[in-house]
Parts: sequence; C-alpha cells; structure tokens
Amino acid sequence: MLTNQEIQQFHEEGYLIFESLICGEKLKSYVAIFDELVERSREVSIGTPHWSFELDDDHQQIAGFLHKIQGVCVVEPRILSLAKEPEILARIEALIGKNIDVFGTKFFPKLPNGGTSVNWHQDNFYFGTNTSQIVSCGIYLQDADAENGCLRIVPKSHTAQVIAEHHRNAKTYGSWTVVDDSEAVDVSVLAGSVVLFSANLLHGSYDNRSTRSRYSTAWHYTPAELALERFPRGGYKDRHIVCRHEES
Ligand SMILES: O=C(O)CCC(=O)C(=O)O
Repeated sequence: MLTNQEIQQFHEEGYLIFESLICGEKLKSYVAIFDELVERSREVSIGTPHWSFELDDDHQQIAGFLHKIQGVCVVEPRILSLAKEPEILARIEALIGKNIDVFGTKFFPKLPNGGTSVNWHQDNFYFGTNTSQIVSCGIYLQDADAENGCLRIVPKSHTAQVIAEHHRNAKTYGSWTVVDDSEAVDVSVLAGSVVLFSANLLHGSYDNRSTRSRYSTAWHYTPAELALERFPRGGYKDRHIVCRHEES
C-alpha cells in the first residue's frame, strides 16, 4: 500500500500526507458523528471526564466551548471505525507490521474564533519513550489551513530520537517546547486528508482565528507487541486492537 519511496520519505522526513483519503459519503457520515459530539458538548458539565473546554484569560474553562474529547473512541465507539479504515490501516501496516493497536484517541473540534489544539511538542514526550515504532495520525475532517489552525511540523526533527525539554503552560492544557519558526512547515490540507508522522517528530498547530471549524482526530498506532508502560493493553481503556493477523 505504500511505495518504497513513501516508506523512505516517512523514515527520512518523518511524515506522510494523504490528501482526501477519506471522502464522499463516508467522510460526511463521520462529520455528522462529530457534529453530534459538538452538539452534546453544549450540555456537558465542566469537569466531566474526557471532555475539556477552551480556557478564558483567567485559565478557567468556558462552558460549551469544546476544546477536546480525550478518549473519543471510548466516549463514541463509532469513531473506532475511523481508526480502523482499511485505507489507513494498510498504510500503517506497511510502516509497523500487521498486528496493530491504537491508543490515545482525541477529537479536536477547533471551533471558530479561538479553538485550539496543541502547541509545539513531540508525542513521545507524553508517552515516556523515544521509540520510532509509534506512528501518530491526524485526520482532518474539514479543510485545514493557517487561518483555521492547520498542523505544523518540523521535517526530519524525529531523526535524532531526542526528546526536547517541554514546559508546562498554565494558559493552555499541555507542556510544550520551542521551535525555530523558520524550520516549520504548514500542513494545509483538504477535508478527509490523513497525515501520518513519527511520534518523535516536532509538531504543533495554529489556533483557529477564522469563522470556520477545523474538526480533526489525533491518535497513535503502535505494534501490538509494544508494551508501553503508560498505556498497557487491557489496563488502559483507550488502547484498542485495530488489526490482527496472528496470535500475539
Ligand atoms: O491539532 C493538530 O493538528 C495536531 C494534534 C496533534 O498532533 C496531537 O494531539 O499531538
């Protein structure tokens, strides 16, 4: 499913972009599920597990202004079908083999006028590892550009397998690092595009300064045999089997 050149690009540059991989009625049906979740978020109380809301100037969550659903496949199992889409899994299989789990499933609605997702970081900082076996995946359900908050990456930043220092930022939800902007590339894509990248790759995103939303998912594929202390299969609820070809 991946050409040798694509596999080489993934290893050398740290990422691959597949424009409009999910399309037509299928894309529409997933967007409709995410619309339902955004609708539901308006009634969800602050503090409800899995659901977080954008922060105001005093770092307080703003009711109804959804930031993220962490564990979206736990909250809404229909989204697990998206993580299992054959077009995606075939590409993941070419990178990490046939027995695959997905973990850390997130939905970022990046709502108009101020929606946010992530600043500069490496996913492996959060995973407590520098393994090159984890492939992160961003699925952009709506057109994403610099105005509504597209992904940004630093090509080749995964090669040293060094995890940069990350610092907690109280104005946002995570811990982030600093990147020389001149090294960054904007990943502006059409709706239905899928971006695969190394969990060691430095990446971030713009905030949404537009009047459009930017729905996306972010999650991570790992070979089934990778134990991952923080995300053990069975012990961690948001780790799911997505592909098996043999007993493991
Ligand atoms: O919001 C994005 O475009 C990227 C999200 C992401 O990569 C992450 O959650 O680590």
